[in-house]
Amino acid sequence: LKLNWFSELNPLWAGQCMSLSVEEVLFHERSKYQDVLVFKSKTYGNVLVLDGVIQCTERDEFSYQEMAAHLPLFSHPNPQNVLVIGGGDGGVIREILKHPSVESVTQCEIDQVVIDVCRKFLPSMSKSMDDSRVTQYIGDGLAFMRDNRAKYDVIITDSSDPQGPAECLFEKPYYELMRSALKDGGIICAQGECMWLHLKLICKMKEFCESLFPSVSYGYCTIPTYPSGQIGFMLCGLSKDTNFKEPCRVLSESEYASMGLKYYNPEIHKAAFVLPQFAKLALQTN
Ligand code: AAT
Repeated sequence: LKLNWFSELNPLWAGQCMSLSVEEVLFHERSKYQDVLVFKSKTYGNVLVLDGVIQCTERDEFSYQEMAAHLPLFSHPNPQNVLVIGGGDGGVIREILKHPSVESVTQCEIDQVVIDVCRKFLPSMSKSMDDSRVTQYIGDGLAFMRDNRAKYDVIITDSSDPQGPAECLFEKPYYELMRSALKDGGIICAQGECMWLHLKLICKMKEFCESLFPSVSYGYCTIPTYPSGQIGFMLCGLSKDTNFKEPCRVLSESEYASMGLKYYNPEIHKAAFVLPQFAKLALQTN
């Protein structure tokens, strides 16, 4: 049996890469924005790859998607209106909809092709997009943010890496726009790259976030198929009373069980913000 391997080669993690054994290529086309590939892997289920970078696999997506949604939502006392930028697979939306207080989820994803292939090949994530509380827009997240003021309790930026269409989503002007799109007490959570690879970028982002928001924390989760096996989240709050390091709503065991969680629990919420010394030192504010 001859196995083909997909290797995630990229200058953002020069000199290293994750490889997955490919059983079958299910889709491969260039969209208007990026190269879109979906393949069936030997051990991680179906995998979505954009411009050569793994976006999610069926086996470990729950880690990132649960944490991207539940860190901010469990840090908000009553999240009702939630906005997702990116996240065309629908996994983060699936998690958001597990909160009964949520009345509406708005999504702005740049690439219709991503949504279409996820509907076809990643149904466990994309079926959430059919929920009646969800409204979808196709467009650039930065442009979308310019037209929306004081509307959302929580904004989650589930974006690809700062190279290609998502570059603008890692810069200060985007964070200024997100700030004005929040209601009082609002919270944002953004894909925050990896402390082993992008500590300089994370420091720069944390610095401009602190100039815009009174509460800022950086947390992370483990996930085998993202570079170096980890990915972080930048959390910012409009209120100085928001403390990301402790969930502000804690449920009963049976309530968590009914949410069908596989990664998030109140202990890992707190642990997510405990950083190894090198990252703690680099990110500490004077
Ligand atoms: N939940 C899967 C994880 C992702 S998906 C990132 C999504 O962001 C993609 O669907 C991409 O099309 C979309 N996107 C990129 N740029 C923009 C933009 N400017 N506006 C709106 N959506 C955008 C993230 C994977 C992280 C990978 C870590 N190495």
